[in-house]
Amino acid sequence: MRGTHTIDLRRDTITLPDDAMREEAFKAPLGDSVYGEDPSQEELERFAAALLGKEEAIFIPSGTMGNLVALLSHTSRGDEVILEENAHIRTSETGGAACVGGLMLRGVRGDDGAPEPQLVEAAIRSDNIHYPRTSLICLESSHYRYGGIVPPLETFGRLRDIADRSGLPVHLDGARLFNAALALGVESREIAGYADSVMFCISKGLGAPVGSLLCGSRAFIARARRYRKMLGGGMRQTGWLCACGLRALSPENIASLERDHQNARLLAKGLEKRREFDLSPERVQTNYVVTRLCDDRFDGPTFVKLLAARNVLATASGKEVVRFVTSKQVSRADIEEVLTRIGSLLDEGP
Ligand code: TLP
Repeated sequence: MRGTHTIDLRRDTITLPDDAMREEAFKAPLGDSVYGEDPSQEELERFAAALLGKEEAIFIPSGTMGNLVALLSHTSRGDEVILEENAHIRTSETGGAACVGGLMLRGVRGDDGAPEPQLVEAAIRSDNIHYPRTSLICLESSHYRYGGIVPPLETFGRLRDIADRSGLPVHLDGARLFNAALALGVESREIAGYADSVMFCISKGLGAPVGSLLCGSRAFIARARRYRKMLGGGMRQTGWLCACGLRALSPENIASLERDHQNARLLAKGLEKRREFDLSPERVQTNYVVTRLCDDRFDGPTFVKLLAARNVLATASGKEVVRFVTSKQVSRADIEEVLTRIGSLLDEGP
């Protein structure tokens, strides 16, 4: 029998604000945030900065804009930024760094999700009139393109040393910083400590409808405030969104991400039992499960299409790879149901 309710494992950006969040939003005091008059935005920014151990924070409509504002605030046109070759900033932000910032993005390899320290060191330009000026190193945790893996802090430490020796700042794309912290068993501020600026999203697994926070020093955030305005990110009565953000950052809500990680592990365990899947359980570290499909009857896109007909939504990345993302929209019972529906699809065939 085909399952009836749809279980959406495409992304954690599908999460919806819960009743408590909607209630907070409705009650939030409002003001013109461009003039610093929205009490909820002011409170959210103070809260986020304290949480990450930074001087100040700024609320920004999206992760993409948050990263771009960070890049603009750290660099000048014509500069070069070093980052892992599959970093989201390089692959999935519409070339904004080049188009808006006039920046060159120098990608280097990094199998554990962080750019390999030796390659970063070698990529830093010496002072020479022919070269662009290296002005920033970017990190990402958890790593989107590598299925939510979390680079070891030891690697971040080595990169921090290299940055310090070269006088370079470090920006962390921490869209899913709290997932990374849970996976490492550390506080988010410990990861943030390796970077001068950190962007994190409240609109992904944490369930707020919109927004990201960019955190850093007072001087950095003053520059960021100008760039946010320039890019059109100076919003007005943001209190409705920021009240959701404050709720999203409550300790209980952050801790609830662990359920998504458990569900991802449960799904991975179930898939591993089938010979049609080839996945590395040690790479299931947060809320992503990425698996190779080894079955002549289907390629990834066909499998995902047939699964959608059974009301399970997943993503095909390339021809053979299928990706599932857990979130608060999906319960443990849903994961068990997904395994049943996948089992029957594989047993019955296309
Ligand atoms: N990633 C999105 C898409 O862009 C693919 C997604 O569906 O998860 N950094 C990282 C590591 C991200 O994964 C994302 C979102 C962003 C930045 C950008 O955030 P938004 O979507 O708020 O602009």
